[in-house]
Amino acid sequence: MVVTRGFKGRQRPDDTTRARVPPGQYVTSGFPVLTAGPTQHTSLDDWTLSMQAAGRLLAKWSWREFEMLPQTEMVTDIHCVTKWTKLDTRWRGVTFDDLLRAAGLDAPPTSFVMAHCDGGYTTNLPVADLIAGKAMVATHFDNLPLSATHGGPARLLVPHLYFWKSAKWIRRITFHQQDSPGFWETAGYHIHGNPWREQRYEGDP
Ligand SMILES: Nc1nc2c(c(=O)[nH]1)N[C@H]1C(S)=C(S)[C@@H](COP(=O)(O)O)O[C@H]1N2
Ligand SMILES: [Mo]
Repeated sequence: MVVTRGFKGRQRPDDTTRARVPPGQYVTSGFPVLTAGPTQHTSLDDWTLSMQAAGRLLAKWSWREFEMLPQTEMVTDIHCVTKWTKLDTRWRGVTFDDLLRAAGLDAPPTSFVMAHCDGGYTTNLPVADLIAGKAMVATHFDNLPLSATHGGPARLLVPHLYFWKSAKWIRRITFHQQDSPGFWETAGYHIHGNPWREQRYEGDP
């Protein structure tokens, strides 16, 4: 066991908890809201989620159709690059695997995606970080419909990467051969954003 002497703070996390907190992060019990620009509001009647590759529409779901897709619950820790980590967050939604299946795709058409949101926010991701149960399009938090401030009606949830990858108000997923930077990645954040490797900024390992 490593005894950390200078650990200060009201809570003194035990070793198991500490092992869940990536380097440079602290645990918060709140749920901060971080948005570049205004909160987006889209009525469920107007909401659709689409998947595209090379300009071709692969699939498109209305809200009613999306609600009928298989639902998965995920309890997981989330890590914001501004250094807060929130443990045991509870989400419900449709896994990326189930979206691919519902789109009739046996395999993802390319290795990278861009997530596009109402309001114009984008973020890029390797498909490998989305499949095998690692990510979902979430519609519920703590058994309640996701609030608009946290990305409702639906947001991407990719909990093992820094939280800027979890695009709020997601509307479109486009497949690409190459990994090109989205909104924060263009502004100097890391192209991948793995919190366990502290991939915060461009140039980090
Ligand atoms: N559409 C959109 N998605 C977004 C953002 C944004 O500004 N717009 N901010 C990102 C960042 S930097 C973080 S840390 C998380 C914050 O999610 P929260 O507000 O639910 O905590 O959303 C991410 N997804
Ligand atoms: Mo963030």
